[in-house]
Amino acid sequence: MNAVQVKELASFLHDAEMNKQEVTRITAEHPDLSVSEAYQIQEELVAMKTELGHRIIGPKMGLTSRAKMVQMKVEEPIYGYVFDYMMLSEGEALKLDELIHPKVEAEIAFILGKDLEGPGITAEDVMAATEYVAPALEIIDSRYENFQFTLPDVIADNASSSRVILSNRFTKPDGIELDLVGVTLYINSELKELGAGAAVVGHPANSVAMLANMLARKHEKLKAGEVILTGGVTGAVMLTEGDTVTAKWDGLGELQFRVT
Ligand code: 0L1
Ligand code: MG
Repeated sequence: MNAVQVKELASFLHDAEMNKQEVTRITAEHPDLSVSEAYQIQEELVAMKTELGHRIIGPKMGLTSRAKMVQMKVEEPIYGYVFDYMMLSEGEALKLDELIHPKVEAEIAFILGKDLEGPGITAEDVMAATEYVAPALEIIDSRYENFQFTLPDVIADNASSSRVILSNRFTKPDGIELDLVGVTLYINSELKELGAGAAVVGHPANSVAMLANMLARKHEKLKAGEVILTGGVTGAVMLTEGDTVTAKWDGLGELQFRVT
C-alpha cells in the first residue's frame, strides 16, 4: 500500500465519522490489508485530526477481553486514540444524531503520574507510575456497516473510538485490587452487563503495560497526565434514543447519562 492509498483510506474513514455515515469495510476492496498497514492508516487519521486542531486526550486499548480476542482471532489487543472533541462531561447527554450506531462499555481509566516508556514495561511498573484510576464509559461507534469488520479494518478506524465520559472522581490506586473491582451496567434500570477488572487481560494494569510496549514499537511512550482507557470490563451494549445508562464500579464510583 502506497502513501497515497493510506491518505485516501484515512480520509474515507474520517469523512464517514464526520458525515455520520456508515461505510463498507476497507478490506472489501483491500483484502490483503495487513495490521501494520492498518496502523499506518490510523496514524494518518490521527494526524488529520491533529491538523484540524483536535487534541489527543490519551490512547485507548480495545479488544482486551478474552471473548473479543477469541472472536477476532487475535493474541494481542489493539489501540487507538481519544480526542478532546470526543469527551462528554458528567451529566451531559449523548446525542444520537452525532453518531452512527453507538454502543457503550464500562472501563477503568488510568492517569499516570510519570511517563512510561517500553519495551519491557510490566504491570508493576504501571501501578508504580499510576497517579489515579477513574471510572469511564466508552461509546464505540464503528464507522463500518453493521459494526462488521476484520482486525485491520477496526485498527484503521481508530478502534471504533467515538465518545468518552470520564468520572470526575479520581482515586489513588494504592491498596485497590483493580482486577477484583466489580462493574455493573444498566440500561433503563435493567442490568445488561457485568464484569470484574480481571476481564481486561487479567488486570487493567496489564493492559496499560501492553500498550506502553506496543507504542514502543513506534518509539512512542505513555505520558504523564494522559487519560488511558484500558478496555471494556463489561461487554458493549447498543444504545437507542431515550435510554438512561447507569454504571457502577465497586469502590470507584458511578456514572449516568441519557441518550437523546
Ligand atoms: O474499545 C474497544 O474495545 C473497541 C475495539 C473495537 C472493537 C469494537 O468496535 O467492538
Ligand atoms: Mg473500549
